[in-house]
Amino acid sequence: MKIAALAGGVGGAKLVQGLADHLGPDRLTVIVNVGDDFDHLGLRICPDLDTVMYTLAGLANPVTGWGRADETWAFLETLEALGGPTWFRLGDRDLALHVERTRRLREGARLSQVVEQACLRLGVQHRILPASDDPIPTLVETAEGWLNFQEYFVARRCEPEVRGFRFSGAEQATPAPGVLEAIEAADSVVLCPSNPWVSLDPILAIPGLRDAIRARPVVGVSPIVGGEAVKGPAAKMFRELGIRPTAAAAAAHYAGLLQLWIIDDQDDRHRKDIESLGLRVWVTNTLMPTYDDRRRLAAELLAWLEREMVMDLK
Ligand code: FO1
Repeated sequence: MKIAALAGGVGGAKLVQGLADHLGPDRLTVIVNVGDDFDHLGLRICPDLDTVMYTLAGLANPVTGWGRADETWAFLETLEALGGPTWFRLGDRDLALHVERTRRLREGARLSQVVEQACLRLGVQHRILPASDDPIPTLVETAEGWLNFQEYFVARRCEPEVRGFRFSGAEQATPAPGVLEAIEAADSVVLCPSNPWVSLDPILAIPGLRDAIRARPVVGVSPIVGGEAVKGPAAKMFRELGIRPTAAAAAAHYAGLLQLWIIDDQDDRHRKDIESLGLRVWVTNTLMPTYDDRRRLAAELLAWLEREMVMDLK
């Protein structure tokens, strides 16, 4: 079974870790959101790419999900003492990645090349691809006006009410090398339980990707469990956009793309609504606090896919 998984940050990375446990490097490619990327302190920061890479390298900070475990903070403490901006927390080891990426990009390397080298150096065998090598900064329209993504997410802690999103430059962006090929070669595309609005939509906004994905069997895992996001502002965004956040609403968000939708036991009552969208539903424990949970959910997803594809999904 060859899988192309679409992922954003923390939530998506958990399922990716589970999938990577079952699928060798030749059978799993991860396509990662670049909408969170921004320039900070003169450095190019790529949070979702780094979160997926650190997770697969076994280096991710288990508490936050982003940044590294066993981190030290001498740089940030010194920056603070010098009066520099410390709202975006950069650990010393994490900082080296941003410095090296910025150096390589300035030399003219593509983002996908920089990611490939970092994966090689950190011992990540699976292919991690940025959705695009072009910058596609996510802008968040709020009651207070437009905010850059990290301004909204970190500086303002997701408080402002959202009105909409813009994936700036998406129309001119092209999929990174290997992205379309990975989707076309995949037996199935997996939409990981990331934020639909600001983690997966920025990927789907890149010309050509939605059509390429639609041509493959697609399975997704609901990022909404029990009416809330497991982590982050996804449910708050649904509500602020006038949509009751349920596992069914999350499925409807991807209408036309999905065939299979995996929801948590708590959301079994939404099964009928989701089936009325023309989707098949698998109900299980989708919470993944531990590595074993991630492995188990990934195993269930792959087994269900096998069964459904035998039933000629497409
Ligand atoms: N998220 C925060 O809420 N606060 C931070 O200080 C922070 C620092 C940070 C540093 C490196 C990195 O790769 C991610 C970081 N994140 C931080 C997460 C980042 O905002 C991501 O965009 C979110 O995880 C959403 O995907």
